[in-house]
Amino acid sequence: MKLTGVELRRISIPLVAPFRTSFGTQTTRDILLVRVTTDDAEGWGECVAMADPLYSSEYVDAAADVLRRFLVPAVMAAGPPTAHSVAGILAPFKGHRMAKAALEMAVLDAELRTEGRSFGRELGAVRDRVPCGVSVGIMDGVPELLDAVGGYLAEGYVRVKLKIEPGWDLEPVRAVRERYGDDLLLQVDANTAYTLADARQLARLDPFDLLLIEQPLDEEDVLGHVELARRIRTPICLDESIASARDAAAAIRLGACQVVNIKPGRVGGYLEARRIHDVCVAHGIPVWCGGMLETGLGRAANVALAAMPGFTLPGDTSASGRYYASDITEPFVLDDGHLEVPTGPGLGLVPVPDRLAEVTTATEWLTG
Ligand code: OSB
Ligand code: MG
Repeated sequence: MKLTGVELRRISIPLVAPFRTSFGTQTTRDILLVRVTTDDAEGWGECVAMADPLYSSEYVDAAADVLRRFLVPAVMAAGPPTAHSVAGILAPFKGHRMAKAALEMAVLDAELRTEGRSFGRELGAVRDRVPCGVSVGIMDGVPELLDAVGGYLAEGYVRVKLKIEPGWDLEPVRAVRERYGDDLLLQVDANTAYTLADARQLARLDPFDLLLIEQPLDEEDVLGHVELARRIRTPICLDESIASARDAAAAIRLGACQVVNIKPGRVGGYLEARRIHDVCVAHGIPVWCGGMLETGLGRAANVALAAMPGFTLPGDTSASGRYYASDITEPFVLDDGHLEVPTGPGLGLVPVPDRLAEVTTATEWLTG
């Protein structure tokens, strides 16, 4: 498969409502798409880096820069790539996993489209639909939160994740439990907002039977999570701390987590994401698919990943409408709390041209 060029495309899409986490509030999503062309196909990749380096060190302008200056030239110089060769070609360049993931995703999509195989088939999907959770941002008050959660439950979401931070933890969790009952699958995500000094406060969440608490401490504080796990009963799930299958193996061995959130962008791509799945399955650690407010492109691949056997917890694979009134692809729509795994070649869908044109803010064509 010979690469003929790579397009970097920036799009800007408004969110249906502000999304507030412990690291900031987003109202629009500024996304970098990567499109590769080959002799007879094209492939799409989506970079999950956000506008600011607040979730992790990566941010979208840096991803575009490293792709333009280093990653795309290296892949184009290496001769006809296969998706499985991309990570090795890019290995000399440190970090920048979200940028690498987007390029690998685009090459994989092109390859699979050429071969007539779907992401689901390639990754080892064993289900044709996946159960979906929803990530609920920090709100101005508990009444607003209860309304938002009630709306998502009415739509059919099977699991609720509340974003928390110091000052917004016990009260919202208690209120949601009291209103929506003990059977609700409920979990929380702190995005690194706490320290070990907060262990006693976090232990107050124990009575609420949460599925897990996601990334309470700093991304580099793996040993802190080991210590915290001794002091709270809620299972700890790592997100930001896990950048590779090796990280996952180490965190599991140390006892830093009982669950892992797998986000392909964070770990350098869908192929590394699959390896993390395999490591976790081998250790009896449940995994679920995280999200980064993806368009239909990233969502399609995430849903395929979430259909692998070890994904035993509902993921943040929400419907397109959770974030976007109008997606760039045909929207993913919830059916009885589930999304269907696409079966067409590659991602199984492409952007709708008019819609893509409407939201595009810049394009750039790279040939080597
Ligand atoms: O920590 O999981 C996270 C969104 C942006 C950055 C980090 C996170 C999130 C979410 C939303 O929780 C996941 C989604 O619905 O796409
Ligand atoms: Mg998270």
